[in-house]
Amino acid sequence: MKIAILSDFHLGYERFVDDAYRQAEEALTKASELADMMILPGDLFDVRNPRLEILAQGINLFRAVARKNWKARVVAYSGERRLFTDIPIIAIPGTHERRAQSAGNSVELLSLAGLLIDASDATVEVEKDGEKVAVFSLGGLSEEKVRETLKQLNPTPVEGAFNVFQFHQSIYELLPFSNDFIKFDELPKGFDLYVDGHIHSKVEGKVFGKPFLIPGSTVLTQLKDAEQEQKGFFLFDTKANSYSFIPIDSREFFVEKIDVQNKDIRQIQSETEQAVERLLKKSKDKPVIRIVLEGELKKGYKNADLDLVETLKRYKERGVVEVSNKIDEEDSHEEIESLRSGTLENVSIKDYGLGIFIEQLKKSDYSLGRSPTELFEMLSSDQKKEKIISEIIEMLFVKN
Ligand SMILES: [Mn+2]
Repeated sequence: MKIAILSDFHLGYERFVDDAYRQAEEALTKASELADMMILPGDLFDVRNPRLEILAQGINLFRAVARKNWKARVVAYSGERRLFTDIPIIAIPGTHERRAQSAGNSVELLSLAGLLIDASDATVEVEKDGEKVAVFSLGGLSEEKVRETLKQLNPTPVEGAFNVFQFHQSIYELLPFSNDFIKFDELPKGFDLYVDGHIHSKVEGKVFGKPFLIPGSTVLTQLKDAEQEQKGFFLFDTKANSYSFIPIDSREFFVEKIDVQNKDIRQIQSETEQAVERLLKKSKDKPVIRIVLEGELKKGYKNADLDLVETLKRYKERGVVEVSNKIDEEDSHEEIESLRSGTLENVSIKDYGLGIFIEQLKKSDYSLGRSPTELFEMLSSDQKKEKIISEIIEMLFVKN
């Protein structure tokens, strides 16, 4: 069977809300044409409580997918939910959809509508022409609960099937931040393919000698260097035991580094403009361009002298241009060095923040019973402050 693996659509992502929809649509359309079944490891939506317009986007996308005449069908399911379809679209909620306890989430909602299957914490078996694929899915959960939950659920491969393990978590080897993050060799053994979401750039690795794949997001979000690669999804062929990456037409993204060493403000300005012009010329549509200024400014100049706001305004119609200023000023050497040599480059600001939050809570003898990750998720929600606080108070003191 051919399995499409698509992840992290982030529908409703404010900065590129149209891209998120259009690129998810292209990925889903292509995947429907090429694959017999789909696996979607989380973060289909960008926020925990998507606006109705964004939920409607999700419904529109998956209704179109559900209309295809799928030959492969779901023939068995080990979980406790009710399934409302047997089409082989197997999803889980990710970090961005996860809500406290049994509050329900947007992926579950699509599952209730019969547009896909929220396969959290269960095995779904799909069959086509006598061939069987079994997918065990670990629904997205707080990082420090992963080990314990895996122990309880004890994911076991199905005999006679091609077995896939799907989840949406950080992996310590890829994000070396917190000991809560699970390591490759702690994943359940015996599966033929491991599929993870969460990380927004493509990862191809091996676990226990078997392929480990992260397709990355279908939309630009973190603007990290690795996101310059083309977006897309994986297509895995169980018969050939091989896979390919199917690119989608996503907004182009360029990172250009400019060394400011011994240059004056005027020179930096003009080099920035030249770089932007060159990149705009070579891209087909409005690209995202991130200029990174680094190095040490010429003596006598200050960061504050460098004002690129006017320059950037000029490109507004032709692209999304931003400048990230990593210029050393004498006082900030140490700080910048630690950021550079640290793991920040490969990690989302959110994961970085989570690491700091956990550290701080540990120091404060936090003992309210709820996991720091869960608390962090709630605190970093996009809702109004009052709402967040009342939800947290309810969670900590009422619902227990
Ligand atoms: Mn994500």
